[in-house]
Amino acid sequence: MEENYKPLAIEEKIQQHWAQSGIFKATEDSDKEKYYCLSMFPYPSGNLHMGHVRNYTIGDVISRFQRMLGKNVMQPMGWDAFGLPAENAAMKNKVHPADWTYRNINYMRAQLQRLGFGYDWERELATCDPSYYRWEQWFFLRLLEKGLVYKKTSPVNWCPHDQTVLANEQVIDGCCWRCDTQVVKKEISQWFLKITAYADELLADLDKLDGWPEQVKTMQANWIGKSQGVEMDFSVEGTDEPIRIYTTRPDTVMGVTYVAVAAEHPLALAAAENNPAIQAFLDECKVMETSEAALETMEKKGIDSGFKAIHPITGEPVTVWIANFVLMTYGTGAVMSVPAHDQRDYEFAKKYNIPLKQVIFSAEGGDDSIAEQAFTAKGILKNSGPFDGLTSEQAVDAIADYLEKAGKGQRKTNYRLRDWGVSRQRYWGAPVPVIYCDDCGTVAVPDQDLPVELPRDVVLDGSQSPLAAHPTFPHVDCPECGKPARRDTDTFDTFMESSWYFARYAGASDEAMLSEAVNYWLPVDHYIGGIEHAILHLLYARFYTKLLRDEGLVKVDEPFKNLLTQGMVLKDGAKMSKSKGNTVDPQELIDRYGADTVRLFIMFAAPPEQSLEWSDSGVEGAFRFMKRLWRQVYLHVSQGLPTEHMDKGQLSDGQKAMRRRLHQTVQKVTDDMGRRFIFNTAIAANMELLNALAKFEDDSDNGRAIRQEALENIVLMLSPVVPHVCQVLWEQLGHSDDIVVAPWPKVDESALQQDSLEMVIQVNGKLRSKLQAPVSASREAIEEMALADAKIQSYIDGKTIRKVIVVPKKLVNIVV
Ligand code: ANZ
Ligand code: ZN
Repeated sequence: MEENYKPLAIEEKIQQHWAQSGIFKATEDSDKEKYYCLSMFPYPSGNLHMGHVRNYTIGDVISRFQRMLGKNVMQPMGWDAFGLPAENAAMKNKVHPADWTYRNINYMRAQLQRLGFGYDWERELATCDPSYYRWEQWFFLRLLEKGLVYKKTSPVNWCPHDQTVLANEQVIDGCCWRCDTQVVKKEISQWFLKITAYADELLADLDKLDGWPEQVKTMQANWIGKSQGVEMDFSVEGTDEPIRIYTTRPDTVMGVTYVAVAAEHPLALAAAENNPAIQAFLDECKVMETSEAALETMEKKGIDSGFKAIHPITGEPVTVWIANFVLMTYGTGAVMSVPAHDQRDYEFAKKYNIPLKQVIFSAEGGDDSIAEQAFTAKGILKNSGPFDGLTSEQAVDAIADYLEKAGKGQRKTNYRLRDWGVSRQRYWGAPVPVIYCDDCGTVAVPDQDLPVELPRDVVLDGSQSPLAAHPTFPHVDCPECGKPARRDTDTFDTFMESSWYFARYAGASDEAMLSEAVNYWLPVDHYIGGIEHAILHLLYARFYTKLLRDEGLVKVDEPFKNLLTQGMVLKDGAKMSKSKGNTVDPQELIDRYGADTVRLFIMFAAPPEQSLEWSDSGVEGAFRFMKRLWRQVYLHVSQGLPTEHMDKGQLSDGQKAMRRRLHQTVQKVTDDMGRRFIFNTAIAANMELLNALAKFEDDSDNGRAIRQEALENIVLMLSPVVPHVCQVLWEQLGHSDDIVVAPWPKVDESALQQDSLEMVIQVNGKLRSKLQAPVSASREAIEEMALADAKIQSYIDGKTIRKVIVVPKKLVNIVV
């Protein structure tokens, strides 16, 4: 064995061995319990960053650990390869998005291999490969047949100068990132997936996800945003069309002092027809941001529409306002405004001098004043005619009943969740497989014509839609009537690809979207990725799983059994990021210390869910530990491996203590890694054990056998984290098999049994001595031993013993 640890030579050799032996290839085997461990696949941006390294190290450690527990493990890797950055890079560097993407993939694949991750590379996929997106197009057409996709117009960010649609991240302070022209909203026709049809199931099934962080489930539930309320009609003077509003607080209906509609509401459009001031206000609303967060904080603005609405219960007229805080896309796009009890309505009413009418009062006599702000709590009704004296809860039902009987409203469940718009006016994505014919309308591309391949020869200058401008791509004969027709020239949102890649890894096939093997592997047992995907990606993947299930392609309801959201990698307290210029290049570290040290540092520095503060000295420390581990095995091995078996019946107290320590560590590490998914403490326990072993200077036959046992176990337990060095040390310790498939150490229960333990003896609360007491000793026996202790004798000699307190297994305190 070499005296010194030389990581680079070792790692290269071991990685070659893994590649040649195909040890990480996964095959379906119904006799074995499967374990599908998946880390979120990367966008091939060019380089792995520390966040990737952390994500993939965690996944690899879990995979290797589960494999050692005897599971049939599958850990795949691939590329989320479509997306805007490839187009931007193409414009900047004059390189085709495909070339740019595949070059990055090749480089990043080599980086992953250099880190020693145990992937089944035969399952690798890139979503920009036609053999992948072909099935996405195929599935889209199945959804089209079922009516689960539809087309409707919806607003996009539009740059009037460049004549192009902009992604949200291309809008900077309301202007185009290229030419600084003010961006406007433009309505264009786009495809939508009916995720709202699954809203209830997506919400209800969150309860099945025991292995998900509560925080993520809460975020998803809020995003789905189920609310129970009432829809009611306010008739409008001078028109036949009533305003339908949605409210979650029908108990406040008697406090309505105005009605507010969104700028896109039909009544607002009607009001603007002969009124330039109103038209100007609507135009102003068009360029505004409409995110809900923005709505909360922005200045509330509005304009009197000139219409009067009739209160459905009192029959009194109220003014209809057009207001910028009412969203056309939620509920009915109109609200009954109760400024006394809703803060937005309150601010608006104060600004435009609209009266307030308080109808809810505190039941407990608490502060229900509306002098400073709205009183938004529930309470008791007053000023509410027939509903006076009811509680809010009672009133909700009474008023809903009243409106339903009168035919003026009904109970209604609403979701915040919107259908998923999947059309993107971009080049580097999967083409939408649809053809428009003047005679036949919207026609699906026939299955045998799939994939609709993305043409390579496009002009990318950012000023138009590349596919629409392509000389031949849009032109196609109608599959139904044969006349000239036009292709859809949009591509899919890249979230489409990432919504089913986990299934494709498990069941890739040339003949079908998914083969039967998918049912062996799904669900993913452990999914590891960043919290930034807590909402959209995970929700879409869950939605897609239900779609696949309903198409008979998979059998599970949910794709990911356990979810681990790893924390951020920080440097000097801030998130490591290119824009902040505080990144650390993993490649440099690997070249300098080797992959094992990088992996060890990452796993040791923090529990996976917490943020990890980068530290150069931490990396140094990890490297020093690697050298220590090597050294101890070296010292042990260079004496020649022990030939005698351990004689368990003949162990000295010291030897028993060492073995107990060893097996306590095995117990702890197994629990930390397998149940709690916390690895830093598991590593720390191994480090402590190694330190204890260094002090265990016992060269008897039993002593050496114990050292052999301990070193083997340490190497086994650390091997998921630092697999290369452990493989070499494993061989040096006399094994010819691969540590990758070696069984995880078992706890020797007999070694855990303790026949004696150390207790502290205090006199008047001060530590004065220690004693070894048999575990089975009674309180009286321990008291007797403590009083007989030679050191203690000198403290209590000649004094009166007032009391002796025995805290079992810990201490004896003698009060004199
Ligand atoms: C009257 C009222 C009185 C309301 C009150 C609240 C408090 P959630 O619970 O999130 O579903 N609303 C309805 N449609 C809206 C739209 N398109 N844009 C902006 N706001 C809208 O929210 C439902 C509440 O949000 C509704 O209940 C309505 O205001 C408002 F003391 O109606 B409420
Ligand atoms: Zn046709």
